[in-house]
Amino acid sequence: MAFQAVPVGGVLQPIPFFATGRLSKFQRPTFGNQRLITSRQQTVVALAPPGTIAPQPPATCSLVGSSQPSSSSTSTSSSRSSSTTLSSTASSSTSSSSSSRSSSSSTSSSSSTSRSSSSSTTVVTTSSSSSSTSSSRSTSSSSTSSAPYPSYTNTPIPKGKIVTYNWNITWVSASPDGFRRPFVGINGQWPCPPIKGNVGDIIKINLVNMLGNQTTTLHFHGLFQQNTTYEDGPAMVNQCPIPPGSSFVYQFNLWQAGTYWYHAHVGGQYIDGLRGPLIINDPKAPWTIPNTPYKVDQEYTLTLSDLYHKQAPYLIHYYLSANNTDTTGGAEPVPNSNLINEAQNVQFAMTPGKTYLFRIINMGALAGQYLQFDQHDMQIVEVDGVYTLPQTVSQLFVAVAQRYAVIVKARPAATQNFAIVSQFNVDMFGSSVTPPNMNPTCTAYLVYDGSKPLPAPFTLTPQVWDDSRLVPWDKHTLIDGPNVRTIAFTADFGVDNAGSTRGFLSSFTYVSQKVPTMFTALTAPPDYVMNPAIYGHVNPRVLTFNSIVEIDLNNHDTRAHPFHLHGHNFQVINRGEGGTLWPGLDTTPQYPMRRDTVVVYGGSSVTIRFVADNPGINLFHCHTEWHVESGLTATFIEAPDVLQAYKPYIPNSHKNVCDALGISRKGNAGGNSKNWLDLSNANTEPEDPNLYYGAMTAPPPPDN
Ligand SMILES: [Cu+2]
Repeated sequence: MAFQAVPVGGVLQPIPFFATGRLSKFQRPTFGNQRLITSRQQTVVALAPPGTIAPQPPATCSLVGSSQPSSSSTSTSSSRSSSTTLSSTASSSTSSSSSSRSSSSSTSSSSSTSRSSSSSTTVVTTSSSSSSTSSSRSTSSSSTSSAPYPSYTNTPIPKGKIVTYNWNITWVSASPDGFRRPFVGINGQWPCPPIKGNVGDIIKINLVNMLGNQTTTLHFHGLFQQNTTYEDGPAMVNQCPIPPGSSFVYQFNLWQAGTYWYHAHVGGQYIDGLRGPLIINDPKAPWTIPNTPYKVDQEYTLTLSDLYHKQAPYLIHYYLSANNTDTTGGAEPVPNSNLINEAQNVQFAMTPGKTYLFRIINMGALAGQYLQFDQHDMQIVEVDGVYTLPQTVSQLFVAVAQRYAVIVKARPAATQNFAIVSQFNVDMFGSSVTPPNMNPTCTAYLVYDGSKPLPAPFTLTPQVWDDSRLVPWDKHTLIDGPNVRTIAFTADFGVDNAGSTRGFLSSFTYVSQKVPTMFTALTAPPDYVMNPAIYGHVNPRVLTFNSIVEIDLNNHDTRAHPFHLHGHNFQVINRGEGGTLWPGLDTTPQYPMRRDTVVVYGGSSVTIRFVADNPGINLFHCHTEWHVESGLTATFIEAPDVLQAYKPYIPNSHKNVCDALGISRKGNAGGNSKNWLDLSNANTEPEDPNLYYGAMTAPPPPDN
């Protein structure tokens, strides 16, 4: 039973939804930005007393004990009590309210995390079982420091445990900046819990979409999904959307290590909150080496995000509609507030003399962020899951979807506390759509002594930032060979035939098809599988197995765009200059930086290389979520012939959600499996911008 979004007489109304069935059968959802939407009346996030975050010990399994790897039947009460117990491993200041919860279902393997938020000061208590270490996985090491490119055909068998999450995707009411609004949360909680595991573990997520009025999917950003391209998440690319009332299972291996995140990958839904950290612990990480200057004592996760007071479907509709007449660039919706750990005024407990690893993730929709710790330098040791030689900086620029792990050394004495400031890059914030009172900064604190006052926020001055100077720990040289396939992309914005704001990669705007691209690739006859035409208007590029691919991306837009490649990290081997804050890269570095999300600056260019060693469907797109919605996306159909030969087992839940929505799992982009070159039934135009509301299953009534 789900609950109707609109209160009647102040009481939320239950509505039935169907376990299966086509979207047209669903009750037409109501829609409105200012309305309280929650899956249950009781799931309003409770206020918590002030306090500080307790750090986690590094280099241990920070998730579940091997004694209970997949206890799917863990009850709420038991998980809460275990949370309380496990908190004892954290610092004494973490007296946060584990009893203030009222969610009805638990997340079995993340039960050691409890979060609470209030409008002003937010306390996140993250504790972990440090006793459950890597005993079960002593030989499973597929550390990225030694094997950055695990072979497709020679992937090691994981030795780790299965880490199971039971997640109901639900509406949750919260007010991270004082403004209460609905968020897409998990098990009645928002912020969403982290996914955590060790290298070699298997993550299994039993998901139920209980939103009632939106589809959903999950993408695990930065994971290559080697051999499991069907678990990558983008709707109508690697899977069908998961309709309300349906269940779904994601299961994949953790081959990589480091700092990642997960987020919804349908209809801009993660803007509304379905996003969280994904941390893969590596017992062999560089910062675990004893007697080195960067040996870490404890670690934190620090997320950056931009908060909108209005819900994404409404904003997407406006952004794409002909009513949005800002033709200079589209007037992307501008956030209201800046958040750290989905909150404001978060406190991180610091102990003098200790060394901390901060895993920094920008989970936002639009805003790149400058981040600075007052009087504490940051030593970068990982970028997008790739270990780097340590590089010390006083400020970071973190674009949407990028991650950094940095080492921060605590000061020798607890004489005072210090501010952390994150600040939006406002270059893309159109003045005509910037909300009044938009606050571009968020403050958090390094707290050495809770009895001492918190400092005033400081003003941050953006500095030149050049991530392409980072050197990977493994010193992988330039990917090169006799036959480099060069793919040139240009990025532009414009208006399509319907008057809709669209992004164009090499003059093509991405148009979702009638058959998910992966199913087209899996069912195409050998004569056609390598033919881009059968995939329709998804901006397809078919890659041959193990080919070296170079992308030359020229940005004709005046703004910066963070481009993300699914299924790989790539070397950044060239970068044009783009304004005073963005130095160019004149010569290819000896050991090019690798990452999975790179900024191409306004009026500038970037050149990247990777090896097409991961058969599957891998999107390449701007990660500004508004631009995903506007079609600034290309599709790499990577070695589909090898993919077919491999015969991946497509789990039943994939088939079920497609069937529930009446989406075909075979044929070309238009669903034709008899004449593969007949694309007459394929989609050639974006969805009608007058009817499109992102992940919503039906448009709202016209009065909205
Ligand atoms: Cu963009």
